[in-house]
Amino acid sequence: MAATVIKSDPLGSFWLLCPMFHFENLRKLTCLFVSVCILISPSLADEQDFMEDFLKREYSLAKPYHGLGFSSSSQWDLMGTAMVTPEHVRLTPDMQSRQGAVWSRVPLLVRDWELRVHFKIHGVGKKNFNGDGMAIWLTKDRMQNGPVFGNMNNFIGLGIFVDTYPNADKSHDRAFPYVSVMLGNGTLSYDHDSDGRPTELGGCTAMARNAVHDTFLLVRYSKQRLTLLVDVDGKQEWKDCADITGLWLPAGYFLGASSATGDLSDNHDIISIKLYQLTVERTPEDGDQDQDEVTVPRVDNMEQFHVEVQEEGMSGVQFFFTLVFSILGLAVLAVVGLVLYGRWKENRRKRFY
Ligand SMILES: [Ca+2]
Repeated sequence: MAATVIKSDPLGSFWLLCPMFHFENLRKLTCLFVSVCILISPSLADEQDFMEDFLKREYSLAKPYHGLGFSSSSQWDLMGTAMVTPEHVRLTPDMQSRQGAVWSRVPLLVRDWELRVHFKIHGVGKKNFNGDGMAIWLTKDRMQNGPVFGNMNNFIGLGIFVDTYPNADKSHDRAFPYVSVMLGNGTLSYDHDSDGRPTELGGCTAMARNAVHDTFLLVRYSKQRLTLLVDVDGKQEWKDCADITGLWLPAGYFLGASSATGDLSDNHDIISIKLYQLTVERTPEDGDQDQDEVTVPRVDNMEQFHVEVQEEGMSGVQFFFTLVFSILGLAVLAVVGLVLYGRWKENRRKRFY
């Protein structure tokens, strides 16, 4: 017996049931709809401040990688062992002592942004016999060689590390690969021996190596808040990894991705880097109106960002107090001297009579 299929068309039925549905009713319904939207909007805004987002192609790297690193119209430069294939940008091959990077040519001037990185780390080495990992950057300098996952040390700006090798083998507080956030101000050094623990602002374990599924990182920055999420389990879900507030990052820095291998190695591939501009509602209470005046990256309430600055010479206040105490000291010495002289004179006179 063939089943009778009733095709449902809710809107069509609605119009059939309401032959009297004229323009006036439509206007009322629109008003009602708008009112409901206004009523529910605060709760939506509470959940997420971000009203709108869109991809900024000038800061993004995605397939097809036509002319990437070579064409004058390309927005990216390649460095070291980095090479482009139709499937990915390989920063390093699974070979010892390689360094490679890809750097944006355009300084990032977007105020509120979200960065999504599709990457792949894979190799033939057994677990913990592979390395060293890769990093995503938003820094003042670009195209630099160095010891921090294929970039310079004492960098100025943001570094997101995917550390695949546990150097500090005595600490078993975390499993690797470990993803972490560091903010460099030019004086802080990344320390490989401790896997960057002293300068880490937040992080999490992310089993992203030799994964059969796609692996992603998400970095969001808005209103001095930086959040890092990972999607490495193949569940199409973002997992919280780090959340840092009071983080000040100057505008005009460069996006990049770099990697290095040493005695141990892996293939470190970037499939895409996509930057989305976020449209964020701002109120005067947000207190970030002076964002443009930020010249050095910093994190509020963090001791390591309070660098002692040695002042050259004396300040006005120091000079004033030094002068006052010097005069007082001299006056005391003069009084003591006069008293002693008076007594000495007295004693001498007594001896004569
Ligand atoms: Ca390490």
